[in-house]
Formats: sequence, C-alpha cells, structure tokens
Amino acid sequence: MNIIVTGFEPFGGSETNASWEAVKEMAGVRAVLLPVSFKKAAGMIRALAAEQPAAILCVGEAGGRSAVSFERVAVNLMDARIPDNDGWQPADEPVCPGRPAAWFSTLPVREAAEAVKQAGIPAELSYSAGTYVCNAVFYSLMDEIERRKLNTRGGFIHVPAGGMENRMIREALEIAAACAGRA
Ligand code: PCA
Repeated sequence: MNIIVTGFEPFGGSETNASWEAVKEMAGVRAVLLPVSFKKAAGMIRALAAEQPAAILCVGEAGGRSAVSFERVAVNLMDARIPDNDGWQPADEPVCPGRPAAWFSTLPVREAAEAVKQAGIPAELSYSAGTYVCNAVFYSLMDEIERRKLNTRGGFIHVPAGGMENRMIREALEIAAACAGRA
C-alpha cells in the first residue's frame, strides 16, 4: 500500500515531537519528517502530493489534548502564537491567497476514529487544526489535491503532545493508515 505519513520536528523549545516519535516507527508506510516552517513544509507537502500516493496522512502534536484527534477541516489562515522554526510569525495571512476559505479532510475520519476507539485508544473528531504550521500543511495538502484533481486521500491527525504512550499513538496511526488504504 502506497501511503505517506508525515510527522514534525520539535518546535517551541521542545526536544522531541510526539508526532515524529510515533510516525518514524510505523510499519508499512513511507514516513517523512517535515520542518516546523510555514514556507518549507507547505512546499514539501505539495511535492509529496504530486507523487499521487493512495493517501497522505499528516500528523502533528497538540498540547492540551488527551485523545488522538482526526481533523475535519483546514482553514486558509495563518495566525501564529509563536514564531516557526525559521523565526517567521505570520498574523492574519492566508495560507494560499485567492484560494477558498477551507477544505475538508478526505480521510474516512469517523470510521477511523471509531476503529481507534475500538482498540481501546482515546480518539475524537476535531473541528479546528488551529492556525499554525499544522493547519497550513493540512490546507496546502488539500489545496494541491483539489487543484490537480488527484486521486489521493488527504487528512490531518493531531496527537497529544504528552500523556499518551508512544506505542499507543503509533497503533492509532497504523489503524488510521489501514482505514485510509481501504477507503
Ligand atoms: N504541532 C504544531 C506544528 C508542529 C506540530 O507538531 C501545530 O499544531 O501547528
């Protein structure tokens, strides 16, 4: 199965990022590390989409969450609370000027969240991926799929930044990848 799963490098003074710690150990997918850079990560995700895999699952960490969150919607807005790893801190700017306000995930999010819960791992649907680099990557991915009319499923999953075991996060992501591959 031709599935790409991305995780992020650390940011905001942390030494690790729970997304990459889980993604780098996943079986049966191509794991790609993205920088926490609005400009670089958006370009990289568009290039990965152009390869037309069956699915691209982007994963990032989110503080204050205790469940694996399947994001439903990406918004065309960058509004950074802290600078990215290039030192850039956009405020009130579109991710892609002139493009639509939002895109929906094309992963089977409800089915995937249910399957993860069945495995005994807390999971939920989320209606905001924020306005930082994760949302910008998610928006850029869905915008590229739409522009090129690609046959690739795309979506974003936020994992807890702390408090959930790496092994559990990895299992949740493997279940999500399997759902995406079957959809
Ligand atoms: N979380 C950040 C960016 C990288 C990450 O892991 C976010 O939620 O935007």
